[in-house]
Amino acid sequence: KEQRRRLLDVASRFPLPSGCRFSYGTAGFRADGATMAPAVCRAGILAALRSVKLAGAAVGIVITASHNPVGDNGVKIADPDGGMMAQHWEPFADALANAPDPDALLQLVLQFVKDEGIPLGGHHTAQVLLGRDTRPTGEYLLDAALQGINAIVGAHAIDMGILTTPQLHWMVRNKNKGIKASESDYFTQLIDSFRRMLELVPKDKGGDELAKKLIVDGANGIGGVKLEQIKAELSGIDIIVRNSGKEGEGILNHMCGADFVQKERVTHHGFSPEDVGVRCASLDGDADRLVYFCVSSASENKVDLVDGDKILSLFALFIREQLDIINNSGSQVNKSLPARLGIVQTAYANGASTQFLKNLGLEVVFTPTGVKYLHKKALEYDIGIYFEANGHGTVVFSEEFLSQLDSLSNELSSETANGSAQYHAAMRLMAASQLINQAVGDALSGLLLVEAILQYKGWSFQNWCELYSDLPSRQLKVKVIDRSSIVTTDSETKVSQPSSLQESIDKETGKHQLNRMHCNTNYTHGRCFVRPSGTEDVVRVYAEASTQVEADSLARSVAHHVE
Ligand code: 16G
Ligand code: ZN
Repeated sequence: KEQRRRLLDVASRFPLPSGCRFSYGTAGFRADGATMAPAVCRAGILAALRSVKLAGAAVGIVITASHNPVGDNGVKIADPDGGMMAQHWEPFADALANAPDPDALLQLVLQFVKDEGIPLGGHHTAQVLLGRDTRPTGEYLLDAALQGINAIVGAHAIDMGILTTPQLHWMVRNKNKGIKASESDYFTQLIDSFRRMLELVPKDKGGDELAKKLIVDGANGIGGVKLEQIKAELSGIDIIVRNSGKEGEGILNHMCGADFVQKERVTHHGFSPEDVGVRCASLDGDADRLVYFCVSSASENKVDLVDGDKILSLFALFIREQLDIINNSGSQVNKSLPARLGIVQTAYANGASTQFLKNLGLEVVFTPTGVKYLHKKALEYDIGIYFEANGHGTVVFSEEFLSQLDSLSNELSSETANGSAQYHAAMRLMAASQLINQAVGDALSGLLLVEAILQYKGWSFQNWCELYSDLPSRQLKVKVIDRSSIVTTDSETKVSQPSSLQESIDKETGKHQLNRMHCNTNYTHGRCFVRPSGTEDVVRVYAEASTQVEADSLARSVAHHVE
């Protein structure tokens, strides 16, 4: 009775405006922030139910619209392991968000509770941790989420404050593991593991002063704010934050941020000719994406970009190197550490990066776009490294691998080998696993791992950039009447419906030969695919070819077939 009353009550407090339709999409509900309260309230109900279902384990809610404009907002739910909410709850999320009136909402909840066997009405408890970014609608939406959570009897909400998205995912994960989960624990872990990484840099490497200077574009979001808080404690790098979100610095994600520089390839608001040649990093509005760049020409405000694919390549090289040192060092201590290393990319990965990774002998697999697919795939390996070209990614280590690594390090440290290359390599992997966020892609922890690896290798930005050259590519958006009429298969690389569309794409790509001499890939034609966006009402077209002119023309001609 009480439960029913609360649900009817809260639903009537947040009526759904007519004509509104929410879809959980690739990364939760997103819309104009001012219209989001009903969906966020219902996400609160959903998160509390999820926690009840999982025996009271903590679940997370993040209120953010990531790299989207400041007026937008969104909400997504983190599962107890810190990853994205299990996909089979998404249809219920959609139905709940779109329930037209309080009665319909109540009936939906009761039916779902029955179907899923959620022990509502018993002596259950539920816990939901909440975080939000710096958007002006954040506080108001947080209140809507709290009301939703409190509509479930026994549910307990904990507001963690203004956070990066990955911080909240990390907190949920740690809380459920029964380990320290506060923000200061998060910072301590980053700072300590970064320091340990630097202590393990070979003595002959340590760079000059320029190499230590790093300019970070905070997208006027939460990432820059957090970095400002800890940068004094990060010895070994000298961080300058631009677009930090402070009064007068600019608008969230406007002409700045990781999405902007990755798509536009020009300098941000806040950067000037004086920055030519300096290593720069760019975060997105909620700090779960990271790319690097360097202003290459003062006059044309051009940048050299290091995207997610190249960050992935750097991580893969580093980890492979440490595994090789451990397993083939030929040192006096003959201990090995078998590890399945897997690389996960999407169709957007630049073909040159895939070829580079395969040439290293690494196993590369593909999934559809969206962190929930990549992360899940990466968990199948002892060490799984995944990145989207747009800069979202991380490295995940299996529990089993970490415990083997731990016992190996213990053995090595107690023998005469504690000064050995093998021991150092094991310690580096251990520190990296502490530094890099295990729950989800995290721009702050990713940035620190990049910085530590560059110092370890004694590499400049240019050395890193020259790992391989990106194939010229082009992305276009096409507006269509119904984007769901396009269905893709093979990790979005092929269109299955309408089948005539794939035939046209094949014909067009056949016309754009990729010059084998020019780029080191094992395919000779251009590459092009189309997919309906999961976050915008458009179909996206991606093309790659041996010249920019050809990539542009391939993308354009395929876009015509989509229209
Ligand atoms: C979301 C996804 C991101 C993906 C993007 C694709 C998460 C946390 N974020 O931002 O991974 O690259 O959507 O957008 O999963 P699109 O479907 O509009 O191309
Ligand atoms: Zn983001």
